[in-house]
Amino acid sequence: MTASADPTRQNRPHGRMTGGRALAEMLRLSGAGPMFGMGGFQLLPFYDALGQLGMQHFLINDERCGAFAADAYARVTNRPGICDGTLGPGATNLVTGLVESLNAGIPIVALAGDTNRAHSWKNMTQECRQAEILRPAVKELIRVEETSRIPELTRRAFAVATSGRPGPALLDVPEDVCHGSHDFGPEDFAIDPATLAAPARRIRPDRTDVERAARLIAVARRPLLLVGGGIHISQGYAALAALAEAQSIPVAHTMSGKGGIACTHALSVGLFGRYSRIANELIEASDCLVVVGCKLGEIATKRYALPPLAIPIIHLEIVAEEIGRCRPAAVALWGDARAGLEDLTAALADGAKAARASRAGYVGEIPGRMKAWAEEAAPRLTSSDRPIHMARLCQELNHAMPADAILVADGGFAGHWTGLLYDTKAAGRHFIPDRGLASIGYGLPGGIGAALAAPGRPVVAITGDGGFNMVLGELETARRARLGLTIVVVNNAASGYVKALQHAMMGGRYQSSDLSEMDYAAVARAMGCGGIRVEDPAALGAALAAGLAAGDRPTVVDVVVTRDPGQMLPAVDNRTVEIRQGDRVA
Ligand SMILES: Cc1ncc(C[n+]2csc(CCOP(=O)(O)OP(=O)(O)O)c2C)c(N)n1
Ligand SMILES: [Mg+2]
Repeated sequence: MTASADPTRQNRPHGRMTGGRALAEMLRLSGAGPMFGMGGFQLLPFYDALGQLGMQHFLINDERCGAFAADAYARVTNRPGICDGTLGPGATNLVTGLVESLNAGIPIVALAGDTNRAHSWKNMTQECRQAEILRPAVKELIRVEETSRIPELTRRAFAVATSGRPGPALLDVPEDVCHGSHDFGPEDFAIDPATLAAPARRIRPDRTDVERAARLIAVARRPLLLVGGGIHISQGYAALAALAEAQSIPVAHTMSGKGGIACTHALSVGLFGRYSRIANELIEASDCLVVVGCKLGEIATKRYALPPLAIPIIHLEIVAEEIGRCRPAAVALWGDARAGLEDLTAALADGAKAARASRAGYVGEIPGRMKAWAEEAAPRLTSSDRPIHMARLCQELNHAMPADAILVADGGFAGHWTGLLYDTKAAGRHFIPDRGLASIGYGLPGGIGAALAAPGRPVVAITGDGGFNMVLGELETARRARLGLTIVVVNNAASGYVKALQHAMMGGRYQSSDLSEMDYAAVARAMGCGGIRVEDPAALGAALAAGLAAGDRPTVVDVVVTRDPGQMLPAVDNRTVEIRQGDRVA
């Protein structure tokens, strides 16, 4: 815990102050990291207090990007990301980013300025029904009606954000509450240290259920762990490796779960679901699936085609009602992922040696299967095609990124290709895709949040050109923040995923899926950043190295990749997929 997060009484302020100052003091006492937002009249006292307290706040050029940056910051640190928007458009612009955090279970404390209650609903400028718009976008919308209650309700926002499945809590603060003042005592500024990072509190699954699950695993010949993003929220890395290694259970992951164990770990079998190396075939052949912190949604299940219904599922999940939503569970383990994994390891400890011996042949299959996959993929991974092959780009990232690096991946092909082919070299949040809502446009602002959360560590954001176009203004933010962030633009001059689907399903009739040919490196240079255009795959390594070495200014590496919509999907042979009207091939 940082000194500023230490909730000692000496640190606590007291006396008459504005609501905005009280809010800033609470964030200071909570050890809140850099914040992202755009001001307006309503929250001005808060902004003023931030300056006086010397807190880090970054003006962002679009509040949605502030929410994305806060989300990535929270993923790296597990501490609530902080973002703000002013009345009306500022608040509504937060929605997409907040839903990402809501769906992915990421702790966020968001602030929205609202109207002065003396004038509400008299057509105030920027006024709208923002509380109604924001409510379903957050875990809890907390309306602050009294200046005196700001500390109490900020404390609640942290508790909501970090408890159970984490998520965004939004403080909706009327102008008069923020500008108004109150005589506070030091006792008002109490902090609950447990709620300053997720998970605030850990709940263990029921012991009888753990024993039932252990009995199922004990008799399984081919158990498989399917790991989702919950493993990161729970920080369950050591517990996952311990169970997998003690019991010889391979580990497959969703895009969000990548890094539960290192991709380079001998028991890692890679991505499962829509795209897979060898994991899907291992799922098909499994006799017991242990699903951890994973919702088993559309992509993880290949649109609910996986896993086969006959295979029993043990589902360990922090949200009780998530269990059984998409696939009935043979055993429901309601609790924290780390705690549940620890309990399973303990319950299985006596038979561990025998289990390893009996599964030696099973885990012995993994290197051979991976080798066969790698040989089949090698022509793509080492392709010298021009335009550049996406698999080659992923392979170059594998070579360029050290073990402590972070790759932030945007919603288009950037996320899917790297989800399949990028290898984390250590357990942890080293791969950050925005799979909560899968919006395009997360890459650059997510990279900003991750870079601020991990100073000194290499951060690369990979994004499509469409996604980059959406948030280009944030290059100015990254430059102003002096971030040595590398932004890889997958330049296919297209809304590529859409174009690839039109190729596969609409007989090549392309509608509204082409983008202009652009030189994003030149754009970046014009904005005072570094810019390197790469058309030759042999130049990728040096370009990435230059970006990673840049230190205190962002570098855009504009990578010209295939324009052939028949070659865009990461599936091995997507053109052979039989497509019925209404289906999605990928
Ligand atoms: C905000 C938003 N709008 C639309 C989509 C649907 N969508 C998914 S991938 C994609 C293509 C994005 O193009 P680009 O960012 O260039 O990535 P590419 O697929 O070309 O790599 C679109 C439009 C989305 N995910 N998010
Ligand atoms: Mg594109």
